[in-house]
Amino acid sequence: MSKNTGRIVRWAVTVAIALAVGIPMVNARQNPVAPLQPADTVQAPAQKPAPVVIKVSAKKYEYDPATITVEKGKPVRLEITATDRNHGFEIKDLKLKVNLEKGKMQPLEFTPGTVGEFEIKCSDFCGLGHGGMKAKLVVTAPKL
Ligand SMILES: [Cu+2]
Repeated sequence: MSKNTGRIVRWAVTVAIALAVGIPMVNARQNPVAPLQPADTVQAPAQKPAPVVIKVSAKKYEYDPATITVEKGKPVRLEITATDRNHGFEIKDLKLKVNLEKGKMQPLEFTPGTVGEFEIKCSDFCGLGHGGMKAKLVVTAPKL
């Protein structure tokens, strides 16, 4: 065995020992942390606030309520039902749009991010008064 071979063997043994000792140490360090993760995951959904539910009806050529008032940052769930025929419900400025099938409740969930007034329009041609079938979404500043 040459001097070099001896050095390489000694180096290989040192690396092997370092790995054998090092890997269990890394595992030991990670394991105590792992059991905490499921608890974190369980807590997260509980913190999500339930949306404010507002029922809206649509018919030729109006929405009821005609003014829907919501609060900035609070999740909202509109439950919209067209009562006389198919209609639509669109808030262009907020990029929200749903088709309403006659008699079938259509949910629309969103969280308003901007204070202001936004026009709601029917997006499904429903007759002579279609162009005037409008309502208003009012987003107020969050209450403290
Ligand atoms: Cu319409």
